[in-house]
Amino acid sequence: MDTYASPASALRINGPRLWQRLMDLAAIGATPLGGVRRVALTDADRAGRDQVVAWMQALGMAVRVDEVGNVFARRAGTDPSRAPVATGSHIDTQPNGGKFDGNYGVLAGLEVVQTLNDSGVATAAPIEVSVWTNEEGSRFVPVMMGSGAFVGAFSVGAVRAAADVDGHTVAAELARIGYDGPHPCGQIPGSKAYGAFFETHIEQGPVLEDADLPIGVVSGALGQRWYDVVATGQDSHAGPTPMPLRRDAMRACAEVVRAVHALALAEAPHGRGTVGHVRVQPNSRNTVPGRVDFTVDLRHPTEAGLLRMDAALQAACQQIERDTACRLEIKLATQFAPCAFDMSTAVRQAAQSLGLPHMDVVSGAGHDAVYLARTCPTGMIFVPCKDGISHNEIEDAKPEHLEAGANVLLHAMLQVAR
Ligand code: HGY
Ligand code: MN
Ligand code: MN
Repeated sequence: MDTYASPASALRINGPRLWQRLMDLAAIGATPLGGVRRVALTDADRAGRDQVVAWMQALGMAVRVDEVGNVFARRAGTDPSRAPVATGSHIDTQPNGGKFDGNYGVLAGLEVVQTLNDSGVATAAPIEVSVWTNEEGSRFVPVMMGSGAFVGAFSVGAVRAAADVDGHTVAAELARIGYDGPHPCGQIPGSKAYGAFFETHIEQGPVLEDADLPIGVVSGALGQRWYDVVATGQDSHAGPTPMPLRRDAMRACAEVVRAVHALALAEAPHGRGTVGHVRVQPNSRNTVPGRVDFTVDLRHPTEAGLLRMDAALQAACQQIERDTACRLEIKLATQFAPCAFDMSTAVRQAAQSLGLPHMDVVSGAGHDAVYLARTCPTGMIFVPCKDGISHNEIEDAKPEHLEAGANVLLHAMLQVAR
């Protein structure tokens, strides 16, 4: 095998092969409108994991699974003393997710490895490709669970004890799907930390498509604060109960939704506020709801902005309690600060060496790279997605953009790994 000569080599990934793997993986948990439903630790997630592990083994990679179900595959380097250079993302999806969110980052990593294998190129540093457990945070909280546990943001015990709305714990579900791995979470064989971590991802917003650019050099990601809120009023009859005497928990929830929208707009252009999950009890059309459980997701590029939004939410809830005679209990479920990615230069150089137009972008979405950035030099590569739509079955991306992003990943990784 020739040792890799220089970052300017003519190495290119195989775009059609990457596209085919994306389509093959998307067939697992496929939904009627062309999306994917592989919610974390469900049978569909297991099937997706099994397929990716099979591809990893077929590429001759050594595969290991850790205590929270993170999957790691390693391609040996010529110098085992070197810290591995890693890439990866997630293959769990939203309930009505798309083909590319997360999946692209994992399969671009496998495509990089296959390109190196096909061309007989060895790297000094080992190469690793990771699949992080429950990045989406849709079934189990916290979000970016596997990568957060990997860097110590959450304890393994707390993660394994996390339960979904039906009471199923992460530990039980990992065992049930066969991914309750033996490897200690956070330990990288033969190294204290990764030499670098890169994540390739669709942008999930409109910026690159509007600018008609194939590559986004991700400078950082918004910070997030996730809350669980319980509105408590009183079940009562929808007919005989006069409006002024009601303690309508659904009205309280609706007022919080309005307040969340307003406080995010007050932080324009980068503030974000979303109420995405609502559970109404007793959920009967002719009973005034006595209890509503719902979530609030706040995001901002600065810590000060997040704290302003938090204060505005608390103040609004106190006023809404007075207006509706309901109680509002607000619990902070998870949070992480805004982060910067320090390997943007390597990503930018790789794009330039490939002659690919690019621009700096900030990620509105959280990614596993946000946690990896706490332990090693980290970079992210974005490619456009159609109409900036994601977390939606119609999520789509162009093969040529996906190919370009994977080539940038290849050359960014080789800058560090050679
Ligand atoms: O919520 C997010 O930003 C990511 O999709 N987990
Ligand atoms: Mn994602
Ligand atoms: Mn997502």
